[in-house]
Amino acid sequence: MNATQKLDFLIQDKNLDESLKSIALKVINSERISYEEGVILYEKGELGYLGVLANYIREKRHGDVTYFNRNFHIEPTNVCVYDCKFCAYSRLIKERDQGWEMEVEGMMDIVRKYDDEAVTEVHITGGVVPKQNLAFYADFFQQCKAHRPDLHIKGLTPVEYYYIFKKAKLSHYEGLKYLQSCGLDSMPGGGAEIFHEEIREQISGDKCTAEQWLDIHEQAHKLGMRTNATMLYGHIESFWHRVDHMERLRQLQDKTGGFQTFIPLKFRNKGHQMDNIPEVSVIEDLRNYAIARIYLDNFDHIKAYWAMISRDTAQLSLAFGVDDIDGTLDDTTKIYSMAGAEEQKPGMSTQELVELIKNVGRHPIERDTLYGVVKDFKDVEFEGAVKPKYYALPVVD
Ligand code: V47
Ligand code: SF4
Repeated sequence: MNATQKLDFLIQDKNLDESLKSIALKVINSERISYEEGVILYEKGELGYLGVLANYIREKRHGDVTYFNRNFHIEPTNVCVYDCKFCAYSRLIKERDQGWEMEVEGMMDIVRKYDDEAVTEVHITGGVVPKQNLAFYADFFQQCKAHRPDLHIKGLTPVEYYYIFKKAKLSHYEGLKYLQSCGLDSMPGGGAEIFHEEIREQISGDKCTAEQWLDIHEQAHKLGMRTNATMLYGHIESFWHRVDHMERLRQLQDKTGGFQTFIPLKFRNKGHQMDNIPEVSVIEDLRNYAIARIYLDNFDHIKAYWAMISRDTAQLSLAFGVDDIDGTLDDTTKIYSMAGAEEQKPGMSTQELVELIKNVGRHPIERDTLYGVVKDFKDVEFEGAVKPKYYALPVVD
């Protein structure tokens, strides 16, 4: 059975709850589901049901295509003026001797390490410290572009920008316009956490608000930059907080169309002030990807960040609405390993990423940051690649 036949079959099920049936009909008719229906999906949607709906949407948009990119991270500092309760990675200013704070030269050394490699993107994110200010990033972006003009700079989040622009007495628009002129290309999705004040106050009350986060993305979109959005889920929030979060993103996307990808980030519970809160199950992770795919009807892509959820769950997620599994990383990020993620030294070769995707019957495409095709790996065979005996997804002609 293909994705459409499965959805038709589901709708015929006489035992299907009426509200779930009406949502499935909306999906088949490409109609938007409401906030209330989003909450119903979380409360009543079983994994199998959600998978059928999300996979239908995923295959309608992308078929079997699954994207990845070749990137590396620079984390300029892990010292931070903020104190997010879920953050295992950062050190407060008073503990800065236990952390790192790079100079522009050190960041350029990392960029130069990749001179002979076909990476297309550098993803920059980290803590917030006064000396890494507007002039610091302007200098780095300019040097990076001068050295390697084709490397896409996906840099910093509204958490850093809010702080930096306030100190520089610039509006969000002015600050972003200036940094864009220095080489900034796009913005990653971090710092969103959970927008609703009730939760945000408790987990990251001292950094930018939801309104500030959304405004900085809106200004970036006005400048023609594409950006991503994340949601940190599975801690003290309720289901409706997640729907509220996605609703705010959906509304901004209706207005600007500037978001590319939504990345649900699973809360990991090691090494920080919220380590007493259990992590949610893999089933909940898959339900959450699926609901995101159904709810965010104006987002092109849903990404599973493999470094955080394990390679197996990343493979499974490709049947639950996900069409992108992020990049090679090359062991350049510490945010998740320090919070208890399975991958302690996250890095995958292109071959490993391609095989991970092919082994669940999907079609790997290396993309650039803006989803331009860098290389289609459908018919590329690597030497020594082991074909799986069993495909987790049925291969349909
Ligand atoms: O904003 C921090 C999250 C984010 C924990 O745009 C945690 O392509 C789980 O945004 N458990 C930063 N999550 C990373 C990020 C990202 C990652 C990959 C791709 C993209 C993209 C963006 O990491 C933070 C925060 O939400 N985080 N600590 C934790 N204990
Ligand atoms: Fe700082 Fe970001 Fe960690 Fe919050 S999540 S403490 S803003 S590094």
